[in-house]
Amino acid sequence: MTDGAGIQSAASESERYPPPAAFVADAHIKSQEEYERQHQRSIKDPEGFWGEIAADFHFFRKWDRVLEWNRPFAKWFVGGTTNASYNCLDLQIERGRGDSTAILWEGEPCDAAGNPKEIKRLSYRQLLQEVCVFANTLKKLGVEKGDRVTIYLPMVPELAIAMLACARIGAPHSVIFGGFSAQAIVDRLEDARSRVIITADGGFRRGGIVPLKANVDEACGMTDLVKTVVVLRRCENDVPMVAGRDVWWHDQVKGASDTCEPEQLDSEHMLFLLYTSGSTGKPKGILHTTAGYMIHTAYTSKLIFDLKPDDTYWCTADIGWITGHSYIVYGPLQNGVTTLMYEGAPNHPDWDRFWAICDRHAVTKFYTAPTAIRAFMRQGAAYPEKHDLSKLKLLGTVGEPINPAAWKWYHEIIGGRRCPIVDTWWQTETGGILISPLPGITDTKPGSATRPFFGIDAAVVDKDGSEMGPNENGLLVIRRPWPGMLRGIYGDEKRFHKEYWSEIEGVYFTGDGARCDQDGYFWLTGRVDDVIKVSGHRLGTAEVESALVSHPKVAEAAVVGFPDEITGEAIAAFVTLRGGETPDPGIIDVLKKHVAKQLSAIARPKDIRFSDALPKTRSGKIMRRLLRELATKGRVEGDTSTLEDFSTIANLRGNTEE
Ligand code: 7RM
Repeated sequence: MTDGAGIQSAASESERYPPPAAFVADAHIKSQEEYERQHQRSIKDPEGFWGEIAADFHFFRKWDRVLEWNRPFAKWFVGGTTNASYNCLDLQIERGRGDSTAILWEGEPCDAAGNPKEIKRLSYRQLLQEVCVFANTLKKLGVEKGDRVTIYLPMVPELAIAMLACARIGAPHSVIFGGFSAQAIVDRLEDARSRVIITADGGFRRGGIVPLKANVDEACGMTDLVKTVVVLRRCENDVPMVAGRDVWWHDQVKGASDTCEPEQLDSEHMLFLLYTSGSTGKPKGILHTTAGYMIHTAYTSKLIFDLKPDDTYWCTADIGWITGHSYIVYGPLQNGVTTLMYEGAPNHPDWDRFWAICDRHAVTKFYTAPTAIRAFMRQGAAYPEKHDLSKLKLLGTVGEPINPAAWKWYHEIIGGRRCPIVDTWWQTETGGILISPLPGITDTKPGSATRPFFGIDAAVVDKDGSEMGPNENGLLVIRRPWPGMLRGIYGDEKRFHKEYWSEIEGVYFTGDGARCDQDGYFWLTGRVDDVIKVSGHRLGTAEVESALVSHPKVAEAAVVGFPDEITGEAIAAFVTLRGGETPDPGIIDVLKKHVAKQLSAIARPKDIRFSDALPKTRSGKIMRRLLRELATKGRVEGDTSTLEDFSTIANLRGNTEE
């Protein structure tokens, strides 16, 4: 077996790394007995367990029942009223954290010496004031409880402020990753029926400016839904303002009060929508509600990152993805720590930027993606070695399986062998982490996300739902509801049922392949559906296909993922051109750019091949398995007996380019 991304070598599976003794000494959970007791309790009686945890949170009205479960619909903390912004801010201030730093932000631009031009610190008290000011501003602009507010901002403090302001007034936010293009914005705006969008003139990225406002303008040209565009000034690039629609953030907040009573929201009030990719071209609005999500993200943050009030915690994700929602904003703030936000790219101005930031701000807990670790590994240890990383106490990974070689590099070069690594498995749909080590308790094995969190009933099963034996490959399912679970796909109950609750009878289907070893450790083996993870970013093959066929020269396209040393997976596209045209030399580049423009730069195919026809079954279904084999190995060895016309495979093999 190889040691590539997501594939474990047999030797590494027996390796164990016990929690470092110095770390255990002051971990939240450090005694094996305490862990076993809590774990057993949580599995036997998850409701009793979560009910006790919830007592630490602020509810205006206490819940009547912890859980109401009518599969596939769960309601948590039924009958309670609460507010997520209150728990992130007011409650922290009541607990004495008012003057400590909530958000520590570093902008991307640097001076000639490589020092950042901007660093901002917002205390919990200041953050609350800013949130209230913006909440009042949203109200003034006509936003009411229940209205969906779209947010398309760079990684600046105002992004967190806007989210928390929405949460304060009960207006669900729908954050769109700043790397998405106009078409993606339109799809999300329309699905959410959102009339207000908050954006910026631009965002700094790798020394350039991402034209966020221009993308919004282009999107607004394709839909007449948007009534108000709030524009934050960030890059001072010239942006045209449309009279009657566009307003400046800094003008609107003038005179707004810095106090705003939090709405007392039902536990199941929609906190946010976050669009994610599935097996069709239409992104799904994953719906999360208030109390369960709040408690799940706060409690997993506390125990998995072992958060203490004096931590400076840095999650390098973009808030446009679920990792940023849960583990930059809601989870850490509810623990009263300092959450660090960095605006830009990991290699600007050079490949040591992350380590410079860790050094400069004495980061204690660091959470990133395997793809980033592999990229740093390739650049060499000299970059981290330039900086003092001795304040780091814990490291985390998320987004894709980590190969043992990268795990060990992270452990040794970044963590100096003193930091436990938490490999956290979860999804947009799960809201928070479900499988992960507890850093003071779990012996880690490089490449395994280890064991399910408290109250999580995970299993590896076959298609019929029968549990697999130890080390047998199968499908990962979750058999009981958990507080942070999605409550639905916005506006599409049928799809919610079909994609998550009917693949395997009676349980939540994750879409991931996995096996569970003799010690009960889970080893994730990647998606088994049409979702690909490129650098940990989730994309649907169908979305990339529809971006390709929107080009006038393309008749048909099929997209698959194939292993890549750095990005985990990369995109291969198989294309037939209109009217049997022969591909001209420039077409590959044209199509790559087209996808980047239509959807996102992260969706740009690495490999494009042409053929007169795509391999299909007699019933007309594209045989992706064959394409995946072709993209991965350059040949097809598997069963081709159902293929309609074998010559298509011969064709595709013949004209590999790049
Ligand atoms: C948090 C996030 C979800 C998919 C999931 C997996 C993969 C995430 C890990 C992982 C192996 C991990 N949400 N995944 N974490 N695979 N080990 N620790 O990434 O919705 O964008 O993607 O990501 O395939 O189903 S997501």
